[in-house]
Amino acid sequence: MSNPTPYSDFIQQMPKLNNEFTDDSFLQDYLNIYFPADALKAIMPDLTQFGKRVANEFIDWARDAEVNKPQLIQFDAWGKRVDEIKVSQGWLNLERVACEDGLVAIGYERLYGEHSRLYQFVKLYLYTASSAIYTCPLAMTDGAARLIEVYGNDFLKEHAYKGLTSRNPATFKTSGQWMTERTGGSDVSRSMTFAMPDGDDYILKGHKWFASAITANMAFTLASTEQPEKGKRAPLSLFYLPIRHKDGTLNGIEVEVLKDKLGTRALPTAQLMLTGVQAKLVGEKGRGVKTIATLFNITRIYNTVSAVSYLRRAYSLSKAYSSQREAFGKKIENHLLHQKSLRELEIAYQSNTMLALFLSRLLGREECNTASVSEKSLLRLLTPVAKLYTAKQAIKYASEHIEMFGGIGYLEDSGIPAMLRDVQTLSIWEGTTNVLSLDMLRAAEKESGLEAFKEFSDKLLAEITSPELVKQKEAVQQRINILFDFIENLKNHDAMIAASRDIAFYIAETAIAILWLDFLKTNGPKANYLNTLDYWIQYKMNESSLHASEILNLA
Ligand code: MFK
Repeated sequence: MSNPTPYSDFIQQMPKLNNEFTDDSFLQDYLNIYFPADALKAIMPDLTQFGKRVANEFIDWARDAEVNKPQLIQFDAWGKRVDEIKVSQGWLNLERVACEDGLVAIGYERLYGEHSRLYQFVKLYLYTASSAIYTCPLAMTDGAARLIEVYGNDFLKEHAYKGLTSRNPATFKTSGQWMTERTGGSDVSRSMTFAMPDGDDYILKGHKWFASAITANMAFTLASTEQPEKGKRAPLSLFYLPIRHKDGTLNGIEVEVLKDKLGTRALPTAQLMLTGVQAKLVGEKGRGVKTIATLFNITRIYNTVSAVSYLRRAYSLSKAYSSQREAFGKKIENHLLHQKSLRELEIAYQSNTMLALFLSRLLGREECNTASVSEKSLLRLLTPVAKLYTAKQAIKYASEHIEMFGGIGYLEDSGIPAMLRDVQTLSIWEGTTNVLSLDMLRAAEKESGLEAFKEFSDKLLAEITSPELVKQKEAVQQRINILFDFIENLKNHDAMIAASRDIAFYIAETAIAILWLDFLKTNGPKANYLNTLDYWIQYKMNESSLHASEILNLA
């Protein structure tokens, strides 16, 4: 007689995703409302194939890229400085599919006019959480393409734009955006990079402290055209540079080190010495910050879409797991408290996605010249608002996501902790929460952002006539009144600054409620969505409050 097994041979099955597009019924309901029906029919097969792949092979590539970190080879065997960066095969695959699937190109082909941005950002929403954040180089590439569309000359349109918007891996090019220096992080005007005229071009010397995706083909960077004189610096100008010469050698750049970061480990982020970079001036001399804002306003929208991609994944993966895992005699999806946690994740991903996709629609309208003046101001206001809000939500729920898996969620080789490490950067990249709160203020004060928000809320609320939504409409209206009363009663500009972060969160939560009302008015409330809106109004919308200035004794 054999001995009884002294331990259990139970192995928990890993949760598998199916198709991140067809399984996302909210996304499909959203597209049915906001995407023209004929065009939606045309893009359905593409979204369906893509949704399948992000749930399968992309995840394996992302894992490969995460585990096999990029490596810097500074010297070859003969002692020659080469500064080559080796990246994993997974990372290269993620780049190839991004190009072939038009993750940047769709936004510029504009086959569906102003709706092209929504189509493109839906694909990015599906892609990011399976991409080891290859979305970062895509964001800068897209921002660079837009910058060239707005400010570029014929040379840039021919030599840069075509590659940035290509679907052919042989001609596809990516761009970096170098703004951060040791002296100036958020305050980029403290740049110590200088540009000396060299014929029609410039030679750049200086140092860049964080250069994301250093494997790009080109970069846009800021430098001053004059040496500092008596502590004064000339305003910054914007420059375009190819990263390598035609013979493959670096264009006056030394890669000092690859940064050792908390997350985004697949992404090669470098510290650079610019020893004499050949570069071209872009836009007006001395207007560098204003010019590059066109680029970083795009990357801020990418940041937002990335945050909601992770929120969706936190929900879909936790949900898949809870339908497999048993505890206390039943599947964990059948435990009430677990159901409630999952439902909160569902509400968070759908509500934040509502805001992100609305931004992509506004962006599409602006770029296709169908936006009103007020819609342009609204886009300007909501870009920092959505970026800062969704980043914080992603961090909060990525932490919950780990907990949904118990101990396995804490194990590096489960792949689950990477999400928490990666999303932590979303509140820092492209401006911290405080810097973006001040940007919201800039948009409010200089670009009529608050008037635009008022116009937007008045218009959308006026269209809500369904008796089933009256109560919710009143609650949202009341909140808008509180916001504008609060702002009117702020005593001075300092009080406005101190309250700006609270105001930004308050606007984000209110905008989401307005967008839910708009979503529900079209097809009549479905019970589950109505429940979501009620929850949002009662609990989420009241998470933030307008009080910041009091703790500084300003108001
Ligand atoms: C996956 C998704 C994301 C992928 C990310 C890729 C990796 C990214 C890696 C990085 O993070 S790169 C570094 C990112 N760094 C920043 O985003 C800098 C954050 N700091 C700011 O945004 C500051 O607000 C800013 C540098 C803009 C302040 O600079 P200034 O020179 O003190 O600004 P000022 O004087 O207020 O504005 C100069 C002009 O720019 C003004 O125009 P005018 O001269 O016409 O008056 C402003 O209105 C304009 N401006 C500033 N921000 C703007 C803007 N215009 C439009 N949109 C904006 N957001």
